Amino acid sequence: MSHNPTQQNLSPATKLRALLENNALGFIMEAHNALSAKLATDAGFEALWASSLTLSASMGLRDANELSWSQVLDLVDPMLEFVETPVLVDADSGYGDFNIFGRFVRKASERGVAGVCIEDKAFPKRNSFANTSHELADIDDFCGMIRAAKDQQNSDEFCVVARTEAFVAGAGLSEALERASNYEVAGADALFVHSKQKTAFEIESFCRSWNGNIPLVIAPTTYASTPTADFVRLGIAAVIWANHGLRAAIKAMQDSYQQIAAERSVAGLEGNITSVSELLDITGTEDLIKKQDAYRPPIKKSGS
Ligand code: SPV
Ligand code: MG
Repeated sequence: MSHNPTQQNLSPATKLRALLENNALGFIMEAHNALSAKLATDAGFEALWASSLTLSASMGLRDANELSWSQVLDLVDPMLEFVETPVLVDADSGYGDFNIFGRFVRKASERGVAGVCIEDKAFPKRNSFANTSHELADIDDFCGMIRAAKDQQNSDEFCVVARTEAFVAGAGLSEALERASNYEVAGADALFVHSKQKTAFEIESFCRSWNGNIPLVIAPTTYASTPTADFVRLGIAAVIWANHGLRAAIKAMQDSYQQIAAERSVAGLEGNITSVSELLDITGTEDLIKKQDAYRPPIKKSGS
């Protein structure tokens, strides 16, 4: 996961497509705001997942389409401004019908989003890990949404990732395979097969039976202990670490807030938290100071 200087002039969509289509296993890291996008980029991640779960949670909302699609784009915008890392936007179940999803894709691609992921669930969506039933979308309707997205994207490189929730809904392997094949025919650039099991057995069974040609994407949140080497062996194209940035931040903030509240002092935290100067560095404050010198006339002394 090193930065490749030859990639610097490529469009975000081209970079994401390369990550999905090359032979190496790619890693896509969750980001929910510009700062987390920058930290993930600095850690070497070559693509970002704008997660509906973490974008919603960071706004105090449920992952149930409480954020509107235009709010999602407004939250993604600062990430696009701060980093050049391609962003794959989690577009839930497409926000309605082919028409609304097509318009979303046009707007997203015009703003510089590299790709979108749409999942085959009813609207409003329910988070895959929520303790509830999951209603799958009609296959033909969903294929129409994929086709509308491909028609509305603003570049050939833009990536539409189709996600099947067949396993999450308890519909089994043959349903997952049938859906995946239909989504490939409809024009999906990659297939995200999701599972909420504690081991990767569903993913393994899918990979062994799948004979499609588009790259496979997974999010090992519940089967997190599966060795990454297994995903390589299964021929997975990309792994999404879907929520780990925000979960790490929540724990760190909870611990710090509790310590400060208990000790009625911040003295015990210093050394264990980011310094103010590092915080200033992250946003390029030094660069701004240099620019101030270049752009502003010297301050005149009074009387001169
Ligand atoms: C998300 O990160 O919002 C996802 C992945 O869609 S999951 O939460 O597993 O559904
Ligand atoms: Mg989501």
